Amino acid sequence: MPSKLTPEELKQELLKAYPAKVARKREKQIIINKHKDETSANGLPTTTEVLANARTIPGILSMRGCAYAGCKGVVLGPTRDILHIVHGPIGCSYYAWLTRRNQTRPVSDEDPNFMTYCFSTDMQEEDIIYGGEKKLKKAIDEAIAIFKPKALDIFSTCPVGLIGDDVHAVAREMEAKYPDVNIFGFSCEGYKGVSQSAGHHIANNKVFTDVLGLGDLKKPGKYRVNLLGEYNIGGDAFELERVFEKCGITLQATFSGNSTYEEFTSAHNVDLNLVMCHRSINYMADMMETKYGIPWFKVNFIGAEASAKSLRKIAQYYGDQELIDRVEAVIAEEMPAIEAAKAIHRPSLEGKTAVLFVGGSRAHHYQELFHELGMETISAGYEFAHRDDYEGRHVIPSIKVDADSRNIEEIEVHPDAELYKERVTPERKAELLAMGIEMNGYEGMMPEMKEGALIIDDLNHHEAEVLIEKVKPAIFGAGVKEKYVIQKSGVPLKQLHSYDYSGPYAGFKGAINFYAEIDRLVNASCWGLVKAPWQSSPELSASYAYVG
Ligand code: CFM
Repeated sequence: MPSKLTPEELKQELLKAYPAKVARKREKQIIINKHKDETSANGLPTTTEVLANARTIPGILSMRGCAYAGCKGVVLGPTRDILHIVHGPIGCSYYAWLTRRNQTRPVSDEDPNFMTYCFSTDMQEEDIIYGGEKKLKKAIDEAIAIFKPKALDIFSTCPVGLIGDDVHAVAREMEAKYPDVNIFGFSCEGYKGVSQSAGHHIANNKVFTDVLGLGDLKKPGKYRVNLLGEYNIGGDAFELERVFEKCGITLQATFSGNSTYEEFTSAHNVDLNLVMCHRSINYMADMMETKYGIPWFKVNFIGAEASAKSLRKIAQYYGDQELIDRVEAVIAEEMPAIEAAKAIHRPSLEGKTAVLFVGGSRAHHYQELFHELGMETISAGYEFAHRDDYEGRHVIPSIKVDADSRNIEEIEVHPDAELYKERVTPERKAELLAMGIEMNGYEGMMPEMKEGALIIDDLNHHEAEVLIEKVKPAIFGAGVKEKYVIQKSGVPLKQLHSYDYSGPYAGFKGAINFYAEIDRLVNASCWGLVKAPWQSSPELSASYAYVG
C-alpha cells in the first residue's frame, strides 16, 4: 500500500469522524481482508465476515440507488420490445430514461425498439389523493393502441405503494381486455429494500413466473446457452455476441442486454446458464435449475484472461473436442492483439494502484482488467451486494433474514412436469469440480483479493474523501455521482457503470479499449495541475460590513 498507514490505521481514519453508534455499525462494514486457513471447494481461501445489504445510516451520503432502479433500470431496462410503463411521478420515469447506457440493436426496421421512449403515467397530486389506477389503465390503452407490443409491464414507484394502487389487479384486468399482450406488474416501489438489490430480486421473480417458458424458440446450434447478468453497457454484449458466435456457442437469451421478449419466453431451451453478474440474477439461475434442470456456473468476461478462462469453462462443460478446439483457436486468434496492446500500455501503469467501488459485481470483475495492466486494487467494495458476493456463495445459509429481506417474496419453485430434464448427473458435476469447474458456485471478491486490502461496503462520500487523502490511488473506479468531487482532488475517476460514454470493455476487444483508456486517464498530465483554491492561497480574507 503506498499509504504510510497500516490497514488498521486507515480503517480508524475512516471511522474517526463518526459518532460512536455510527462507528460501531460502519466498523462491521469496513473489513481488513484476511484469509482463513481452511480453503473452499475451488482451493481459494475463505475470508472474514462483512456486514452487507444493511440499511444505510440516515444522513450519510450513500452511492446507492433504489429498488425501482434495480427492477426497471437494471434488469428489465435493456430489453428492446417489452413496453415499460412507469406508474408514478415523472421524475422517477425521466431519471430512468436512457441514463444507464444499455444499448440494443434491432435486427430490422420492423423490429420494435421501445428503448428510446419514456412511458409514464405522470402522476399528479390528484392521482395521489384519489388513486392512480384509472390513469394507469388509460395509459395502457393508449400504449397498446399506438405501439402494439407483445408484452407490457408496469413498474411501481414509491407513491403507488403508499396510496395502495394495485398494479397487479390492473395488469390482470387489462390482460383480459387484450389477451394477445402479456401484461404484468412489479411491486418494486423504491422503498422495498435497502438498495437496488431488492429490485433485482423482484424483477427475477416476476419474469420467472410470468414470462419464462411461454415460448418455444430454439436458436440453431449444438451448444445453446443463456448469459445471465450481462446488460450490454457500452456495447459489452455486442462484443460477447461476436466472441460466442466465433466459438460456435449459441446465445439463446441474454438477461437482459440486447434481448427480446421472445428470447426471454424461450430461455428454458438451453443446456447451460452462464451467470455473469451474480448479484442481480442469481435467483433466476437457481429457479431455472429447480424448474427445468438447467445447471449454471459463474463466468466473468471482464478481462482478456478471464474471458479466455470462461470460454474454456463452457467448452469443458460440454466436453466436446470439437468445441474445445474451436475455443482454443479463437483464444489463440484474439490474444496477439491483447499482448500487443498490453506491451504499449502496461509499462506506464505497472505498479500503480486502484480503488474500486461499484454496484454488486464490477468492483470484483474489474480487478481482472487492472491486474492485466499490472495494477493492484488495494481497496474495493460494493454499493449493495450481499455477503455472498464478498465472501462466496457458501455463506448464503448463514445470512440472517431480516425485516428488509423478508419484504421480498420468496417464490416456491417445483420441477416442471414436462420440461424438467437433468442435464448433468451428480457424477459429472463431481468430475467437473475436479477440473476446477464449480457448478452453482461463486467465490466472491474477498478470497481473490490480497490480505490487508481494505473492503468497504456501501462506501459514502466522507469515506471516499478520506481514502483520497490518505491513499491517493492512481485511479478511482466508481460512478458519475462521485466522479467530479474526486477528480477535483487530482485523482482520475473512471466511471465503471456507464464507462464514461465509451466501451465496450468486455471480452477481448473490450480489454484493449480499457487498457488504452486507463493509460490515457492515469497518465494525463492534468492531474498534477489540479489545485483547490485553498491549496494555492490557504488564507482567505473577508470583512463584514454592518449598516445600522
Ligand atoms: Fe450487476 Fe450491473 Fe453490477 Fe448491477 Fe448496477 Fe450496472 Fe453496476 Mo451500475 S447489474 S450489480 S445494479 S454488474 S447498473 S450493469 S454498473 S451498479 S456493478
